[in-house]
Amino acid sequence: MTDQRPPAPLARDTMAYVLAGGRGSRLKELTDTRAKPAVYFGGKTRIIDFALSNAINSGIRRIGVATQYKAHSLIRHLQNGWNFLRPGRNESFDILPASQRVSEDQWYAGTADAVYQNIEIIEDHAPKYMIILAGDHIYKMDYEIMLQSHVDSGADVTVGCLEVPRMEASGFGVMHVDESFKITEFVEKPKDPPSMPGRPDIALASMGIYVFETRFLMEVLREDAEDPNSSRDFGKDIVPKIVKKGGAYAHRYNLSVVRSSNEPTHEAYWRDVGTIDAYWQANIDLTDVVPPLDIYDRDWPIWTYAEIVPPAKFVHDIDGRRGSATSSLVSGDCIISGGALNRSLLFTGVRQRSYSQLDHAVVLPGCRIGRHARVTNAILDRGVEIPDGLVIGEDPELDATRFRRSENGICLVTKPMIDRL
Ligand code: ADQ
Ligand code: ADP
Repeated sequence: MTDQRPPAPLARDTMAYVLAGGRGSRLKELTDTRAKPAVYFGGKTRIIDFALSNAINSGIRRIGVATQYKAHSLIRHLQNGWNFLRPGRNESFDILPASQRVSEDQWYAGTADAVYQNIEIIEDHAPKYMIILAGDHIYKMDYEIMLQSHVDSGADVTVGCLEVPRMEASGFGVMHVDESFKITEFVEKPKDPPSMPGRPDIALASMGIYVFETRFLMEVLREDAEDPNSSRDFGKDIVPKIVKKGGAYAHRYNLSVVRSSNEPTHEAYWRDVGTIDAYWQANIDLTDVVPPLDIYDRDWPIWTYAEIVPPAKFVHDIDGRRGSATSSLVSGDCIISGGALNRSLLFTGVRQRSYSQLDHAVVLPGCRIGRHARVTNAILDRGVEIPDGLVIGEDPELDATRFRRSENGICLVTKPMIDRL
């Protein structure tokens, strides 16, 4: 790995702790067999690769990942792709599954418990700072800048935040800040989110990422563990308690967003991709001429585990006329033989046969598209085989009986759904 930037002093004294245990139930059948952080995104990567790459690109070399729900596929991905950090050089990579350390049957209660149960492992690595991250967001951020702001303000906790439309804020922790960005109020997932002063349509939302000095965090977690009323959650318990004592500061995402020269600069890109519609849209956005998220940025690469595979191949059909891709991303080991695709994103190892059409389709690894099949506005889960002639995305009523059809009319298609046809 080449890192041309000057050494990052705070990042090198920091452990990134990635919370990757949540199911992400709004992704429906996409998270039936895997946790949300393990869901494929962007052609080659999985969602968790974004937080992990941010950590590595920021200069952090100590990483822990807490897993819980359906962690098998996630753990295999981490072992395959993220095992290059070596203990002994102040580097470490720990996968920390729930229910295995403190007692056989104890799962992590909330996000704070997912840290508390591994206190000894963290203390063993002795980082001066901890940055707690969520493993399920798509964004590029230089955590060194957030660490610096934590040190500069003298905060007990620094909470990453961004502005969101007030109407969409009820799924977040929402805060009020003073001129110095000290948090004066914090409510977790309010039904009627408070707006920013003077800006009635905007709320300041927590990104669910936090910086602490390790010693302070350990104290707070031990204290919280004694509190019978606590649900052991950062957003519900830990952060509000610190806010009450006046020690919490907000750090605006805009200040540490990493942009390439290729990206339009008007918008800081951060996505939760927590619903079928948001997930589909964020993937399809990558087929834009200049997408809001640049995954080709050599200065801020998104690292992942990728199999070594042959190149994508395009073959025309027997008439020698069809077989084309426009505005699409096609990964390695795909063979498009006489099919056509437009505004679509193909992950590794997809086979698309003659006379078939893909339009606005997100096609996960290993899918097969049969002859004369047509797929529009859809997500095909890994390994789905679309039979010859099947049409998806053109008949809303029929689709709703066969597949998972989202609010915006996107069809999610999984293997069991195809088997039931
Ligand atoms: P939520 O997004 O609802 O709110 P939560 O379900 O607590 O957050 O999950 C946060 C992260 O922790 C996710 O990455 C999830 O995968 C993981 N996670 C959840 N439970 C876990 C467990 N028991 N063990 C390990 N990992 C677990 C939080 C904050 C809000 C903030 C939003 C931003 O509480 O204040 O606004 O994140 O998305
Ligand atoms: P997904 O990629 O869908 O998130 P997995 O990473 O678990 O889920 O891989 C999907 C499938 O690939 C598994 O159901 C399994 O059959 C197969 N597979 C791939 N690699 C391995 C492996 N090393 N050991 C066992 N099964 C594997």
